[in-house]
Amino acid sequence: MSALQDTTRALPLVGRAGAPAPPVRIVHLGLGAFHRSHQAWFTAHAPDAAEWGIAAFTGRRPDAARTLSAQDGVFTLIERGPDGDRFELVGSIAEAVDGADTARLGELLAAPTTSIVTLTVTEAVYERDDDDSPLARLVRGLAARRAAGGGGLAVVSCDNLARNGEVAEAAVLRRAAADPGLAGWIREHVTFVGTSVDRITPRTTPDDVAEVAARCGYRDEAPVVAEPFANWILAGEFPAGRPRWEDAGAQFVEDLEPFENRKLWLLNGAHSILAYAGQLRGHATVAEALADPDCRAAMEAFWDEAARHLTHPGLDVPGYREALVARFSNPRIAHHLAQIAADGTTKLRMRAVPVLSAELRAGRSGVAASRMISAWMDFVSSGAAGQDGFQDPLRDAVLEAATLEGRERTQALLALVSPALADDAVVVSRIDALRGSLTS
Ligand code: CS2
Repeated sequence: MSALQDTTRALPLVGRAGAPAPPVRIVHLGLGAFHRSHQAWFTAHAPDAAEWGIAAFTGRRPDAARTLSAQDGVFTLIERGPDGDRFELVGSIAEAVDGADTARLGELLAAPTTSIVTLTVTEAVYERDDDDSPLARLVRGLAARRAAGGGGLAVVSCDNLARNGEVAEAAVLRRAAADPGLAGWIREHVTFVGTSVDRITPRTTPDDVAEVAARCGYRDEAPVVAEPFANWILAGEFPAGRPRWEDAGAQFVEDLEPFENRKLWLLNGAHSILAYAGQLRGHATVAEALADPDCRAAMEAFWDEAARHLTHPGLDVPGYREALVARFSNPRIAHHLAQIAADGTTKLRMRAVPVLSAELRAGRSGVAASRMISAWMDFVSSGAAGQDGFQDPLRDAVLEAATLEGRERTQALLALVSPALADDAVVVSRIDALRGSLTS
């Protein structure tokens, strides 16, 4: 029985009926707050949760594995609504493992009982080819499965990338290419499921830990805060089965693209505008930036532009926009702009570039998408890129480009987001002309 479960009988423990943790059938790479508020939460809420335990491996640092292991994988989800907090104990993580423990990963992936690998490794990791990345570890684990005759399984990317299933497949096959037998086996046995994931999950603070202690009467070192809203849309095959996530609110569709575009452009795109313009104008959180009329206008203009390319009849763009304004305005969620601002080169490629390119193809200027990019340029040129906390897969190149001046700087920075757009002199000039327009 978990230490937390012992002390709190008043709270529901979802995803774990009694003392034993559910058997591991899902391996997750990238144990962080978002995995816990999203995939672990959906799995815990599936009616067959007792059959589907998760072994979650950390990415860069082992800390989360240590903290969670000390609590038998059980953690508190603080559902933070506009009117108050609700608490629940999530029991679907059966094992929390240090990502460096590749022996355990190999063992679990070789086991025929393991049916699914979910990923939250961040957008930038799919592009990285080093031997120690979670995807390199995954490929070694798949080799172990092949050797053991473990059979097919599904790899489910839960990162905020367009066509994340295909991107994951290409990234895995690229790493497996040195072993043609393995690459062939992966093609035949492993499916790559695409998903659109959504739940705003701000970083946990010491105040949240204290709040759980005060309100629930026990000490949880690793609670997770999330908004009440949660959404998961999936497309693809599961050769070895899956939990009944649809009964926990997930949606299975044939064609994911319209849904992922709606989410990446309207939610994440708006986030990026607010993150860069908002910080330039002295705001710290999404709710604060949204209350600034200039940030709000830039966001709405981008939504109008993006909406022209969101024409699938099932999308209800006006309703989605309205819901987003309510979600972003939640005054009790302190979603820090600095957290969203990270990895700008990768994120803008998913959030601004497709809308800008679609507008250019339609013979229009794409001014609102261009303004998102120019706000990022102003942000990285403002000294932010030189600071310790600044994170980007192309950090050094961003820093170097930011030292240039004028239009040259605009072009060099744009080349890091989209070489094709940087070759278009009209686009460069247009973005250059927008520089400074959202700085206070
Ligand atoms: C955010 C996302 O940090 C970011 O880039 O835009 O993490 C966003 O909060 C989630 O995708 C919401 O589902």
